[in-house]
Amino acid sequence: MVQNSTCEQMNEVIDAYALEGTLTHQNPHGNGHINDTFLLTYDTPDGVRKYILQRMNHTIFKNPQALMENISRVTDYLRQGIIRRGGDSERETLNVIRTAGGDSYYQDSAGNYWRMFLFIEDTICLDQVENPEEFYDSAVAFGSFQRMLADYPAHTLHETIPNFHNTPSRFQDFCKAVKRNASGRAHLVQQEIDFALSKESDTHVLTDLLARGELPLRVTHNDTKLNNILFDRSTRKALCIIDLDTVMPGLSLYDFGDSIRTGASTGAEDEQDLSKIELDLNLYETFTKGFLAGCQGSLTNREIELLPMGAKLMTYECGIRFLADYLDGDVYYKIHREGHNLDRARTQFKLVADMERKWDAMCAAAKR
Ligand code: ADP
Ligand code: GN1
Ligand code: MG
Repeated sequence: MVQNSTCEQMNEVIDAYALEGTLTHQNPHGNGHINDTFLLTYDTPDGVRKYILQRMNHTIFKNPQALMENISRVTDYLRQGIIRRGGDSERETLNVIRTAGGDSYYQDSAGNYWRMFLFIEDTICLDQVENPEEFYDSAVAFGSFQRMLADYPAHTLHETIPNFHNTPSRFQDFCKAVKRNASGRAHLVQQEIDFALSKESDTHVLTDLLARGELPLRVTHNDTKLNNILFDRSTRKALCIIDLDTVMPGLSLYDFGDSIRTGASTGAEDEQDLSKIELDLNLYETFTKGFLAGCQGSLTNREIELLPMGAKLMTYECGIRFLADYLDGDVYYKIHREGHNLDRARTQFKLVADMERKWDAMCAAAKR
């Protein structure tokens, strides 16, 4: 069901796109935490056509125009590579649909920003790993994504969220959220706050190495959780990397780490039973192999050696972001139940603690 107020705005947006055919269905779609996503279905003389319509979260992405410039440029660039290797450019990358006026987004009369993509048919989107082959494949896909963008002119990309994976800066934000305690819930989560504070010394490991020139800045995806990849429904092969809102200069370790925290966990990101949450070392090793294969030798030895740190820091960073949002009163991530952000923070912290226990094995996996 689409809410009435949203429906009115959507009708205005849909008119602005002037797509061929008759709109037969418009339904909320997917499990993203940030944007509002809808699937539109049209009957046309040539058959059924489907589109993804998204209301961009412009509280989070303050400059939707710059963001859409990034996505248009990056997808145009990826498309050329896909065509060169004889791939299917309508399925292997996002295709931005332009408004009747030729723009890559539309601002409605209430001030919301909308964009549209071709809906990629016959795909599945996974919140958790169902079999190791799929996870391996997602690793190859995220590794090759980075490799395909290796020569992309990084200086033309806008920073859509400044300091997105700057863990020390995230740590400062977390401390401010604890101090503000806007929701009045801090006393309920002292244990989690203490855990987060106890890891301060880890927070700047990667940013220090970057500042010293020991890690290369690359064009990275920065939000490589498993449900940001579409798998072909029949072959179950990784097909298309989506959610390109945060493609910008970053570290390879960010992309590696963000996938591990979702894909190599034995439970869901919001699992309430923490006894179900661990790092699955086999899946960790599987992803490491796939990611290195996808990067095709482009990672430096230093990057490879630091893969476990990437995994731990991205998991930790995500945990402090969820906990900060819980303390702020759930203003950033979409939640679907009371305490949802706290549940999410707890799984991330449980994973961090488990990674510390399994540290030697994680390091050995990268060496192998
Ligand atoms: P969010 O930033 O909120 O996570 P996403 O861009 O990841 O938004 O989209 C949310 C969900 O919508 C995805 O997880 C996926 O299931 C689905 N989706 C997005 N784009 C497409 C597309 N072009 N074709 C098919 N499904 C899509
Ligand atoms: C958000 O957009 P989505 O749901 O794929 C978030 C990521 C977090 C993730 C946690 C722009 O990702 O950074 O890691 O939730 N995206 C943004 O699940 O903040
Ligand atoms: Mg997403």
